[in-house]
Amino acid sequence: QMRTGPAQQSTVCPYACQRRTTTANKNKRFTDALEVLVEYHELTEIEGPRVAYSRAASVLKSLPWTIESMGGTEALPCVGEKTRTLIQVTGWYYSYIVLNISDQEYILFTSVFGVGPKTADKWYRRGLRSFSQILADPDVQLNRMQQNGFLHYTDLSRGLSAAEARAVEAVVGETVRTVAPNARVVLTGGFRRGKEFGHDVDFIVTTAEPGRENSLLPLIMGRLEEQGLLLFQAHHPSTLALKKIPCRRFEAMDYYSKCFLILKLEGSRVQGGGQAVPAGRGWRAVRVDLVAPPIERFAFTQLGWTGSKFERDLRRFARVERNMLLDNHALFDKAKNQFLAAVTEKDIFAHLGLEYMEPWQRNA
Ligand code: 8DG
Ligand code: MN
Ligand code: MN
Repeated sequence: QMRTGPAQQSTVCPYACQRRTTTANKNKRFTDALEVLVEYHELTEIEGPRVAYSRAASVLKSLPWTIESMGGTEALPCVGEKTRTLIQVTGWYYSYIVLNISDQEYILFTSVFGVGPKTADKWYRRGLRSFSQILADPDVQLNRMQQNGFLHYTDLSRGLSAAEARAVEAVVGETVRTVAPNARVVLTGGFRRGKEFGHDVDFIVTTAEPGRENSLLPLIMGRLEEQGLLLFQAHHPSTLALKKIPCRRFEAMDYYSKCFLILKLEGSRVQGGGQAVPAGRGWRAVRVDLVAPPIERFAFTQLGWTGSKFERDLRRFARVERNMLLDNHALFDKAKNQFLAAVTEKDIFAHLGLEYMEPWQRNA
């Protein structure tokens, strides 16, 4: 059986993309505490602690055993002194952080769809401390996204179950088949990784007809609107033609046509979904993201949008260990000065000299 021995620890690889991390997290009590710290540090300008806690959480998620004490964690990669202290006093440290009132309010503000750290900071500096104060303040201007974030806050903050995600997949699938029978829609993001809960449902839509991917999302949104299912949409048309790839500035961003939606999910569509929907209303609001890359970039998009810290470490691994640049568009070999083509995700792992990992092993 698995034991916490030094020999075993030395086999924990330093990059998340070298580790198999399923949703069966055996160290949730520690990783939850670490993720509160990550979330808190996302609100500050300083990147070091966020990255450090985030990598430590990833390592703990990949362990096939439960950590019982600080002893025996010395040999784990990315687990530093602060994380080891947190492991030792997890309850105390965790409580200290979440009970720190100002941080709590900060985090609360950014939980609204459309509210990022900058807006949260602005509101906090103005002395605003609650949603009702924000909504009552005549000087606060909410953009369309934030208005909808507040309007649907209760539904959106609940997240979605896998059953609800499957219902959304059916609705989106039917919609795509109606307006673009030759297009293909596939699930990506956390639910592709096999998560049981998520904050949204992510899909990639593609077509084999070159250039047609750019007209897909407006068609899909139009059809959703006709069905009365579109509560909110923010569409970002493709800027791919204007850009140099791979993009080096914003690792997480890409230049494809995409839209961020709030859809109406009818309770009747959810299998066994009686309790999924507020009583008397028959539907709930859900967040849905769609991205429409050109077909020849599908593998890179799929790898990028499947997400988690696995994918961030994949980029870092490519850069640091292979002298290559990887993003949602392409893989570039700097030594050979050439792009490496890929039809499937497996091709990309092979170019990087990494063992292929299934999506459900990428929950870093
Ligand atoms: P969950 O919180 O939704 O359950 O988890 P997730 O599915 O892993 O997170 P996500 O926030 O939905 O993001 C999924 C992936 O999509 C993530 O790796 C980031 C990626 N993504 C891009 N580009 C963009 C973008 O421009 N906007 C958004 N929202 N996500 C993007 O690669
Ligand atoms: Mn998601
Ligand atoms: Mn998303």
